[in-house]
Amino acid sequence: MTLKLYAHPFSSYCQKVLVALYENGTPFEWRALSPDNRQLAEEFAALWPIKRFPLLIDEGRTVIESTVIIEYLGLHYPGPVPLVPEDRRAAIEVRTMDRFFDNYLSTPQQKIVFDALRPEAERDARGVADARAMLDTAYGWLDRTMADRTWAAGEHFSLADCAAAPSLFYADWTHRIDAAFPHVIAYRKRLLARPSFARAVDEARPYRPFFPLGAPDRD
Ligand SMILES: N[C@@H](CCC(=O)N[C@@H](CS)C(=O)NCC(=O)O)C(=O)O
Repeated sequence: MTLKLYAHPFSSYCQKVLVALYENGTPFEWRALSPDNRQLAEEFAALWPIKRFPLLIDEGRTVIESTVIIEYLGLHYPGPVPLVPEDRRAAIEVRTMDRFFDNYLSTPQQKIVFDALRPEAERDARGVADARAMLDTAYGWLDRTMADRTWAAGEHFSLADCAAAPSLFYADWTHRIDAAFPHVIAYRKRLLARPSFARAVDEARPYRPFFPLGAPDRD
């Protein structure tokens, strides 16, 4: 086994990479980060002092950032489901949508969740209001974009859908997707039905009580 993934099953960016691994049946060793395993936490911090996960190690090579990890897997461990098209023009749309989900859904979603973890006196009401407004704007843009698409960049499941799955999953828990955005709601359902993401969601079920805003009784 050459690939080692430092990750947590409940983390959205880790799920993004897990979807890519499960899509292609790529074998890897779980290095499951947990507050109870200090030794592993120290090992992880030594490899990547920024301490953001997931992190992939391939025979001593450190690969950071979920998008780059998925690109790396496609290059060195290709499988039946190519997640980044070889055609560079098609790849631009995939990368555009990948950036959209990370920057304009996951980033504001995490802002709201991390704020809820802070003591009351240290909370950032303005920042949270801005994050909620960003999510509404992003849902609106995505609804128009998904009106005639099955997957984020068209008809093929891609890197962008790996990003979309956990980001829309948790965004809806954090700031409910309004019924005015039916294409976003339908796309989120398609993602939840995709076996790779359904598996990641199932593996993370035991951690739902830790969702700081309270995990809803659905999905
Ligand atoms: N840009 C990074 C983001 C990774 C990230 O923010 N991961 C979260 C978990 S979902 C994390 O490490 N959180 C720990 C912390 O903020 O201390 C990526 O795409 O991998």
